[in-house]
Amino acid sequence: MTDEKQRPEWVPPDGGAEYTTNVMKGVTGGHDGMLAQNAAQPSPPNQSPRRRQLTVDDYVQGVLARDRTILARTITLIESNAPAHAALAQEVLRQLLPHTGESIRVGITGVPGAGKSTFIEALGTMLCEQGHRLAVLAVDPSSSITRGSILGDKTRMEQLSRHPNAFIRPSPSGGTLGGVTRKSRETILVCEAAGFDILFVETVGVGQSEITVRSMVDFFLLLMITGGGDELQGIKKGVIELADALVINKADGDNKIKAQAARAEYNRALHYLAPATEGWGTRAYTCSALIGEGIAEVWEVIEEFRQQTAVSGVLAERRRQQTLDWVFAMVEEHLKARFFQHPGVQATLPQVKQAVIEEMLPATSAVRDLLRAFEGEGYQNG
Ligand SMILES: Nc1nc2c(ncn2[C@@H]2O[C@H](COP(=O)(O)OP(=O)(O)OP(=O)(O)O)[C@@H](O)[C@H]2O)c(=O)[nH]1
Ligand SMILES: [Mg+2]
Repeated sequence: MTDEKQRPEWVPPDGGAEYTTNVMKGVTGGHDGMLAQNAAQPSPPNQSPRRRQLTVDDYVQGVLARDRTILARTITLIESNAPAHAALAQEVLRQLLPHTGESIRVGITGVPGAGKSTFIEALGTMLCEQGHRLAVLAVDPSSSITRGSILGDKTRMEQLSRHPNAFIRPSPSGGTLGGVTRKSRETILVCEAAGFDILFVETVGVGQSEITVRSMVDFFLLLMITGGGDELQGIKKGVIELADALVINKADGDNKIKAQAARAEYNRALHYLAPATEGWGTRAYTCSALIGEGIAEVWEVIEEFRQQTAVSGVLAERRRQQTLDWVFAMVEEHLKARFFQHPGVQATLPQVKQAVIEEMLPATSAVRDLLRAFEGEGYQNG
């Protein structure tokens, strides 16, 4: 058996070496891998036969009582792709919903090596010491290869991962971006019901994932580092426009002066950009996650944001809009999946594709043919 202290809390009590914290390979046959064989009979998402099945009430009461084991099992239930788990998970969520929303949701992004883990360790430990309860979630829709990264991060977030007020949850396993989004959003709600008043959602800044995380948080923090001369390198302007704060990390030692110069440069550039949040002026800051300088100041900025947007109503409006957007995004995703899985569409698609490529069929006519295959002859030009 591994040392109990080293084990992440989402590992089942009888989980073996496949759950060691330094697993870097994509985990196969995890909670998502089990769906095929278990889809027919609902069972708790943990495969252990020794585990009692939990009822909706067990899940709900357990989460509300802040039972960490139940919390972890609820998240695992939510992350399951098995249809049989979906109804149970949705009922649990429905009952937890009145207990959600009482947290500040902070997204943290930055290029690999920017210092996200070190930053979360420093800020997170500070907040937990102050008595806050912090949940750290990772969103990594890119692939199963990097899935283990936050597990590897346990070494960098060692202090935080051992703190009784902290809860660290790795990214849900692959699938569509929509699938990962759903799991992360629902996990946020469950953590809130379990009394976590601060939520960090971490993502590596390598593309689409920033927009995904922006769509589920109140405050979006872009962690940056100074580069050789061109400060805008590696960071797309579009990502800066999503941010409520630019934090230039590693402002220590020889790098301090450079970081401060970068801060001034960004502050000038920010003048010309539309703010990510109505009424809020996005600014650049410096910090050193390593020596802990400027960390408390970053938190003050987040608290000020929280205060200001709560008073102005911008916070509540953002959350309403985010939920609605999410509903319609899910509708789109379901419709799209149904369309492409439709036998008629699948049968028609190859020849339509070919005809379009050979310029025998205009694009609009191709769409009409495909939608006819989907909806039958009743389809009217839309
Ligand atoms: N000098 C200095 N080094 C830092 C600071 N913050 C992080 N580092 C170092 O930068 C390296 C990367 O830090 P991480 O915290 O792992 O960065 P990350 O953004 O989580 O990286 P990925 O998880 O790979 O995306 C580590 O060697 C850290 O020790 C800092 O404030 N100052
Ligand atoms: Mg990291």
